[in-house]
Order: sequence, then structure tokens, then C-alpha cells
Amino acid sequence: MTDIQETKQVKDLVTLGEFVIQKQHEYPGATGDLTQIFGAIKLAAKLVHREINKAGIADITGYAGQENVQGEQQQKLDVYANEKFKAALAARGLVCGLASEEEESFVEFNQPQNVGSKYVVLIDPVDGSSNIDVNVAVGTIFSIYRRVSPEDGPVQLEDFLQKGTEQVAAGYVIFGSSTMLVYTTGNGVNGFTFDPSIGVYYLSHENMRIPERGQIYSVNEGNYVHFPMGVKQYIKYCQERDEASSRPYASRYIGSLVADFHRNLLKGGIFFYPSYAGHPKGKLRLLYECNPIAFIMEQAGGIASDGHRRVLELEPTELHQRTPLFVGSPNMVKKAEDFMRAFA
Ligand code: AMP
Ligand code: P6P
Repeated sequence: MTDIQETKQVKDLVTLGEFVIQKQHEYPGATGDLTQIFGAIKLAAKLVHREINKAGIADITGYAGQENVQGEQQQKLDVYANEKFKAALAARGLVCGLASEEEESFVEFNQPQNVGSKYVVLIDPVDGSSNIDVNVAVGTIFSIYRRVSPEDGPVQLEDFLQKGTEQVAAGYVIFGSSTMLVYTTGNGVNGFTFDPSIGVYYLSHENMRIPERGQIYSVNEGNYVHFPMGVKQYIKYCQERDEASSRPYASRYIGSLVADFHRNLLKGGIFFYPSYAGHPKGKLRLLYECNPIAFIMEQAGGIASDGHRRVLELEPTELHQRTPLFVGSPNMVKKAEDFMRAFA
């Protein structure tokens, strides 16, 4: 055996498609609808991967309304991604509606194949898209619910305004040094790395768990002077020297939620975007950013709160509502909550 562990033979690798079907068979009554929705997400993510990886060349990082090098109507990448996810999900006929950061209201899928579908999908097609121009990792975030309105009628707003605890599935695609799809359906978190040479996602991170303790804190300290006292005191706590608790922690902030979240999920840490004068209700969106992220984090053994309450228990009232977010290793989020409580 060489020093470097033999890489797995392709025959030993599990593809995302195989994995999802294996999981489907753990549900005897399953029709395969949810499995096919994952198929649509896989396809759209491949198309976005392709566009992101030629962004500089294809000059698609510009703004809608201009022509790109192919003479096509140029689209911002998030507009492009939104159209591709919408089309892929509508085509499979298993989703009755979609809510997206790129859509003011929810979109009803009323093509014949969609009537009677039992799922809705909420999505942030490209979170952090402004980072594309500087080659920083960005991500797609998605959340899947069963509809609650009558299946023989049109999709309703109430189908989208469900608490995060009702999610059937949630996941993200991170477009970074490699493209990965990470998701949960409530039985753990698994990560799949995309091999663009053959267009397949392979299981690369099985049963992902966040370390109980971390040494990384992620926050935009440029807003420090505006933060509530509890947040300021927690940041100071992270910076104090205390060998017993491995402090000072390292400050790591990419400014791309999926990238910061993914790093902390793998290495341990806390990401927080609190409310402050600039964003009195927080900046991040509850339905298609914080709820899916929170579902994944809890399934990986972490915690996600708004500083006081469990994110998944927050009662949605608007599609695009925002919430403060504290997410990561349990001991770190609990400590941040202690400071928020002490200085409330
Ligand atoms: P379906 O009939 O395919 O919509 O599946 C019914 C329910 O079974 C879903 O809402 C999930 O709770 C579960 N299920 C079906 N397929 C899968 C899968 N591939 N992975 C995890 N859970 C699944
Ligand atoms: P700030 C990107 O614009 C985003 O929505 C998230 O991906 C990221 O975590 C956050 O905003 C960064 O916001 O105010 O620190 O630049």
C-alpha cells in the first residue's frame, strides 16, 4: 500500500442519483416524486456550474440588458440561474409552485403536468452573486415543502409561509474550487462533489457533522460600532486570550453565506449576521436562506437561532422577510446567545 491511501475505484463511488434512489427505497410508499425533484436540481446546478466557470470569459457577470459575446441577451448570473432552476423544476411536473429571491411573488406552475403536484420549492438561485466578479465562491440554496393547500387547486401563499420545521428537504450547491451539493431530508447531511468531466456528483462527504467546538467566528466586523451590546461583547469574547477554550478564535469572513457556512460546517465555528441599525431585522432571508441553512446545521449536530429563538420555529409572515442568524457549533452559538441575553 502506498503512503497515499489508494483512491477509491470509480466502481466504489456512489453517485448522487444512486444515493437518492437508495434513500427513496427506505420509504416503501414513496412514488419517486421527491427523487425526481432532486434530479431537476442536479440538472440546473450543472448549468449554473458551467456558466459560473466561464463567467469571466463569457462576460455574463454584467447586467441584464446588454448583449454577451454570443450576441445573446446578456443576463446577470442570478437571473440566468433563476430561469434554469424554474424551468427544470416546472418541466418535471412534480412541483406546483416556486418562491425565489429573484421573484417578487411566488410563481405558480400551472402547466398540465404540474396540476396536483404535492411540493413547493423555495430558492436563492445564486446567493452572493456579486462575488462572482472577484472569483469568490457563491452558492444556490434550496428548500422543499409539501403543499398545505388543497392539491386540486392552485398553489397558495400559505404553501410557502411554513415554519422551517416543516421542510421535507433542504440543501445548497457551493460553486467554489470544486462544486458540491450538500443536502438533508431529515436523516443526516451528505455532500456530493461534482466531476465536470462526466457531469456526475459523487458522494464525497458522508454523514457530515459539525465539530462540537470550533475556533472560527464569522461576522462582518465592519458593522461593529452599530451592533447591539450583546454582539459586541461576544466578539470581544472571541478575541480574548484563553488557552483553555482555545481563544482567541480566528476571524474568517468571506461575505458569501454558503462559503462561510460550508467552511464552518466542515471545520467548526460560528457565522452570525445580527440585526443592527443598517438591517433592523437582519439581512438574510428566512425562507430561502436561513431555514434551509438551519435545517442542514441542526441535522449536522449544530444550532441555528436568531440570537434568542430557534430559526426553524420562526413563524413566517412574508416571502422575503429577513431574520438575524447565528449558526454553527453548539457551544459557540449557545455562548453568543448567553451574551445576547445578558445584554438584551
Ligand atoms: P414521494 O412519494 O416520492 O414524494 O415521497 C414521499 C415521502 O417519502 C417524501 O416526502 C419523503 O419524506 C420520503 N422520501 C421519498 N423519497 C425520498 C428520498 N429520495 N430521500 C429521502 N426521503 C424520501
Ligand atoms: P455583508 C451576500 O450578499 C449575502 O447575501 C450573503 O451571501 C452574505 O453572507 C452576506 O450577504 C454578506 O453581507 O453585509 O457582510 O456584505
